[in-house]
Parts: sequence; C-alpha cells; structure tokens
Amino acid sequence: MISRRQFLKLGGALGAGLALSQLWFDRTLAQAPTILDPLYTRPIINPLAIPKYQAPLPDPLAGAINLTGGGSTTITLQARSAQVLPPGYPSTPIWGYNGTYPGQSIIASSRREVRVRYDYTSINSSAHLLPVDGHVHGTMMGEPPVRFVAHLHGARNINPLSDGYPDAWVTPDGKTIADMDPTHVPSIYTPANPGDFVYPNDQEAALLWYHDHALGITRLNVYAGMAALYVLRDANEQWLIDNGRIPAYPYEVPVVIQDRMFFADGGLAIPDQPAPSLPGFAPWPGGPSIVPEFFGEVIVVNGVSWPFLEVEPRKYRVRFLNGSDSRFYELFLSSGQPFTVLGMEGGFLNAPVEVTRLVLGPAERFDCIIDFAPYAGQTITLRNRARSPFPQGATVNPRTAGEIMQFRVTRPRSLTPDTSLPPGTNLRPQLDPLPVVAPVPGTPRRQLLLFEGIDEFGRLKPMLGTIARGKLDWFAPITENPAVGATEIWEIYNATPDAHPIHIHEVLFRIVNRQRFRGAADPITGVLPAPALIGQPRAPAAYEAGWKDTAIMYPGEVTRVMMTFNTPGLFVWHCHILSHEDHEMMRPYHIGPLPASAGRVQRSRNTGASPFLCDLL
Ligand SMILES: [Cu+2]
Repeated sequence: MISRRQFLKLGGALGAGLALSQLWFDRTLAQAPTILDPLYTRPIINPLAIPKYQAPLPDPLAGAINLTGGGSTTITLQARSAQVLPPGYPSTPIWGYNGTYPGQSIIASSRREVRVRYDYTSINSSAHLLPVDGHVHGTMMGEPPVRFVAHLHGARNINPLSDGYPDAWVTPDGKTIADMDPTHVPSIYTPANPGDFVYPNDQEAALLWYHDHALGITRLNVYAGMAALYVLRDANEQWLIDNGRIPAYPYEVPVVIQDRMFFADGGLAIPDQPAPSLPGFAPWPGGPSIVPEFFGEVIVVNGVSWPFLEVEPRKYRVRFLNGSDSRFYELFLSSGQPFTVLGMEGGFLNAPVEVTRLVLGPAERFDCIIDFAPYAGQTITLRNRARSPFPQGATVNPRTAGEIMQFRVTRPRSLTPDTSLPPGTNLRPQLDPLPVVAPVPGTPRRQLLLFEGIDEFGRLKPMLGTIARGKLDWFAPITENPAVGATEIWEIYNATPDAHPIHIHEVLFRIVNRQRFRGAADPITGVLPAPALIGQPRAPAAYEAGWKDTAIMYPGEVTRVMMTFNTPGLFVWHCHILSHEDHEMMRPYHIGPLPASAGRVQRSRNTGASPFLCDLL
C-alpha cells in the first residue's frame, strides 16, 4: 500500500504530463510497491532497540488538582525533562502543564464551575522546542514561533473566550494577535483571554482533556507535551461507585496513548522535511515542513514508553484516550478477552457493550471494564492492529506500534469485593436514559465536505468545506452559522482516501448514521455535485452510540451527526489528526448572529495580495 506522501513523490517522478487529478484518485496506485519512508533523515534510536515494559505505568490521577468543589487553579507551562524512555536512557525535554508529561490532571464536578489560568511566562519566547513550519496557516504573517492557547477538549456550552480559539493565542511575553500588523488580523478577530478560562462543566461525568490549540502549531505544542486529563465526576457515577457497580479508584486507570519518535539524545523527533514538490508548483522555500501525517514507532502511555501495570485478578475501569497526532488504534488484548465499554467522550451509555476490538481515532476516548479475574499470574499485552493511515494504509509493525502496554496479573487479590457490572447493569441510574437518535422531519441539514487538496508548494493539504462550494480554507467566510438553540444534522461527506476523526467544539453530538456514497469531488475545487447514496444508512456501532465530541468519518461515506447549539460565539470544527488541523483541515463556525465586522475583515483578508493565501487548486 502506497502512502499519500509516497504518492506525492511518485507524482513528481511521473512528470507533468499526467493529470494530477486523475492520479490523485486512482486507487489502483494502492498496488504500487512500498517506497521507503524518506522523512526520518536525522539519526534516531531504532525503536526495535528500545526495550519494552521496563517501567510501570504512571498514574495521572495521583496528584491531580482536585477542583471537585469548584474553585480555581493556575496551570504553569514549564520546560522540563521527563523520563519517557526506559531507565538508563536519556531523558526527554518536554513542555509540560505544571512541569509534567502528560500535564497535571484536573478533577472537577459536573455543573460546578472551575476557573483555570494558564501561565506561559516561564517559556523561552524565541525558540520552539520543535521545528516550526512557517508555511501553514497561522505562521505566514510573522506570527511568533512560540504561542499558546489552551482548549478543554470535550467541554460543552463554554464561553467562546474560554474555548481556546486557535488565533486567540498568547506568547510567553504577553503578545497576542492584536500586536500584529492589523492588515494581517485573521478572518474574525478573536482576542486572547487575558485572565481565567471559565469551565462551567455543563455536562455529565466524562473523561475530557486539555491541550494546546494554537493555530498552525497545535501538533508541535501537543507533541512537546501539552496535553493533560480533565476528569469530570457526577452523582450518577458516584452512585455507580457507591453501589459497587463500577470499580473505584485505584481500580480506575487512565491510559493515554501517544506515538513518538526520539533522537539518540532523548529529544523528541518529528519529521521536518517537505514532501518533494510536484511539477508546476512553487519550489519549497526551505525550512521545516509539516508532513501529511505523523506516525511514531515508539508507543508512549501516560508519558512512558511501553509501560507495564501490575494488576489484581479483578475488574478494572480503564479509560482510554488516543492523544496521538495521526495514528488510529485498533486495540485488542493478547488474551482474546473483550473490553466492556461503559461510555465515551461525553459520558455513559445506557448499558455496557462488549467488544473484542476497540477503534480509537485521535482524540477519541472510551471508558471500559477489563476483567483480569480469570488471568491470575498471566501477562496480557494490549496490542494494536490499525493500519496507518487508517483504515487502508500500511500495516502496523507488530514489534513497535503494534504493542501498547502490558497488564501483569501479579498482585494479590485485595479483600475488597468486586461486585462490578452485575448482569443488567444500568449505567445511568441517576440520569435520563440516552435519548433515541430520531431526527424530527425538517431538522436543518448541512452537507459538508472532507477533501484533500494541494497547497502552493505541491504538498498535500487536507481541508474542510461544503459539497456545494467545495473546499474552503481557514480564512474563507463562515459557512456554518447555526442559530442559538438550533438542533442540526451535519452530513459530512468524506471525499478523501482516509478516515478522519472530526471534532466539533462546544457541543456534544450523537452519530445518526453512516452511508456510502458514489461520486468524486472535483479535484480542483472540491465541489461534490449530487453524490449518489448507496444502500441503506448504517447505525453507529453500539459502543459509539452515546454522546461524542469526535467521531471517525470513513472514506467514501457520509457520516451524519446531530447536535444542539446553545452558546453564541465563534468556535471551530476540525479534523483531530493534528497534522491535518494545522494544514488546514479546520474551519471556524459561528453560533448565533454573525458580528457585523466579520464580513468586512474577511473581505479585506481575501483580497489581500499575500501569495500564501492563494490556493493553486
Ligand atoms: Cu484528517
């Protein structure tokens, strides 16, 4: 299977005589021979040489900031070193929220407001920890290389000023977008939040996470370590714990999976070489380049490469987060036993669902029970068999990214009885059951687009848009403008060859269904005229049939999601492949009436002569 960046290289080799558009969608290229990945040009540790299972799994809930009673805290970003690689290997420079990688967790309570102040002043303003591409959105107008804005991923109904809008960044020395040349102010001016980010926690118990979201460098900031858990508790979950229905901490174990690469000195490695230019495109001007996707071969869980966890022979509540840039995981256990899924990004299902494989796109979370009771004395490996790109890319190397962590069932069984998950367990005893997803006739629908274009340098440029207008860049005028209080269905047509985990800020949504379609988007404009639907819509898998904030959208399918928009203001929806959202698979959307200034700023921006704003396709 040929990857698309390999395809770009091949496209260059084939010369200008062939229409790129034909090549682009010619899936017969999938039969072409594998080309060695040319991207890792600097010396790296051979991941096969890093011994696995040398260090225990860190517990991100130990030492968490407890804001279950409400209140406020300050999170200080710190440049530190972390022992990510096994003991005896070099440590890794990171940027960590409160100095750790992953950052310090926060535990809060449903519907009890929390205030968080983010302090970046201790970071060196002049140099990023990682190579910054100056030719993606958010980096082309003289923006400083070191910028931050935090986003609480999965938060519902928060004020737009607290959502971490990507251009509402701040530098360590206090500069914001307002300090830039006014002619370079983005599509809709969004001021940086000068004070506390206010989180109303207006939702059920769930596992959220906070991470950086600065425009064009999100992937770098997150890769540098800027991600942490935000655990939301509520009375329903407490009832389940108090009545022994689900395991309580310390039998509750977050598992944050991230793929990484390292230099021999322990430093984080990330590809910084551009794909070869295609004929007819501007030559690459030099400097670091984004890549179509990043796939690291070293699996890091809770900040440690390939850890192990010693467990008792009983049930554990394991809460997975895929915090990777591009890699999907199709998790399974070497014992062959199932995961019992309790819930996902937005909270609990009505009842547990058993699955033997669990697919997580970037930013997805699943809340599971794993029962180690029958496996005393055994070692169980959590494995991954997802292809990359997902779902039809290269097979995973079973010796590297094919292994995640080990559960060693070596601890003696404690005296605490394990009564969890009796047959017929209702996971929402103190909440209404999940509403049935039954769209009312006449529910407004938007027909949206996932598209792969090419930027001015001939690099792959994944984008969003609408099927009628085609691809739309970050600076194009707002097209998704739901009314306050509106319930809408977004029908998102994936006209790319890969799956994308699409995240919509501010709301929790339900997957209505998925359906295959026939018809290719125009390779230049992205317009997808009258796609023909094939067969019957398919309901979401039982384990993803609850409240979600990120959903996998498969190639050749329309994925329909339904949500209600409550809070007016400017937010974003985007692909959570971080290398995609940075280049430029992200769009602003606005809830409620657009401010009068929005159109004016957009017009001046769009008539600007900057060559960087011109898409050649
Ligand atoms: Cu994507």
